[in-house]
Amino acid sequence: MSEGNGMKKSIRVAVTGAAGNIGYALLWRIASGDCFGTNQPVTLQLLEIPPGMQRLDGVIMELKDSAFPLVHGIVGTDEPNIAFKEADAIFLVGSRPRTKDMDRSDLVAANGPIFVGQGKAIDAVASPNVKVITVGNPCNTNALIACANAPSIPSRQFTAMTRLDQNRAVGQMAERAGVSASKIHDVFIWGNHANTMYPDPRFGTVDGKIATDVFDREWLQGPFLDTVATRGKAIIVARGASSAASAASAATDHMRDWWQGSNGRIVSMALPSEGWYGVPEGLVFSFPCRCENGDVIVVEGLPVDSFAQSKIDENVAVLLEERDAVSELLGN
Ligand code: NAX
Repeated sequence: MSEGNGMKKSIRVAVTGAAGNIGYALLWRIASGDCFGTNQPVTLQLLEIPPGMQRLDGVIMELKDSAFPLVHGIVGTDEPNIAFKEADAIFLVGSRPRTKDMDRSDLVAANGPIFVGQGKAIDAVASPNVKVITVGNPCNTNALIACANAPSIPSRQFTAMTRLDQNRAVGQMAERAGVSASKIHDVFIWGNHANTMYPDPRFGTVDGKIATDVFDREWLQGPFLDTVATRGKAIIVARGASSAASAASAATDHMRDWWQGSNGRIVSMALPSEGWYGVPEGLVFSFPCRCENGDVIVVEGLPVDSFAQSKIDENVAVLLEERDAVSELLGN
């Protein structure tokens, strides 16, 4: 697939909600090679809804003004069938943000239908090998809806993002231990991208030491867990806007590891369960994963203690409720 001079053949990367806050940070990471590699040219296929098209024009002007050597083309459209055409990778970011008056079920109801249409378009026009990451919330259930509406694409190609939660957990541990984030490995998230998710420290290491020896249980099951679970809200309070650059960074990490491999490290990805760890089949659930040769492999057989089991059960219960709430959008 090389074009000589070490450069590969260009790939098509679709981003929805491209004129939004996350899009504004994410597109520059993709364009600079942080995600797909510095020898991998990309054509950006950017989707917005009609009210976002003018903002998208401005974003495209700025992308052009950045003169990225790896960007071989940019398409801006409000048509999913154009944005997803032959796409090799898709970032489903666009959706309605939660407003103060909405609870989680309102959010599920408001955003679910978007992912029916986008799932169908992916099924119709994307590359059969496409890798899809869902960021728009509620991301696990939105991924489930998109996957259910794309029956010709294997379900393992639909994922949802819990990498931001993992990165938040790593950040907390690094700060407490006084080491850089690069010294923390194999901490991962179980469940839903919501405040029920569980950052599991039991297999993590801190500068080569077992995380559960470095930190006491009171901190791990108390302030650590609470800080990670409520970080999104804390950012909104402090910044007056939801996480955007850190979310874009996490989406870059997720897709980079999927595309280029996780080097044997455990990473968090939510994907349709095949019954792993007793999680009902089809629920989009975050598991410990390794990425190799473009595939996501769930790490099976890790021991689950009673605390972890109770958190897994809590997340299963919430995701089953969400699935029931959107059952008419699942096409069966
Ligand atoms: P913004 O409101 O800034 O941008 C969203 C963009 O999506 C807007 O430009 C809007 O016009 C567009 N859009 C809406 N419906 C669309 C559709 N049907 N097709 C294409 N585009 C559409 O939100 P932003 O801060 O970028 O956040 C985007 C989503 O990420 C939200 O749902 C948010 O809740 C979610 N997040 C998910 C995170 C995760 O860890 N999974 C963390 C960050 C973030 O909260």
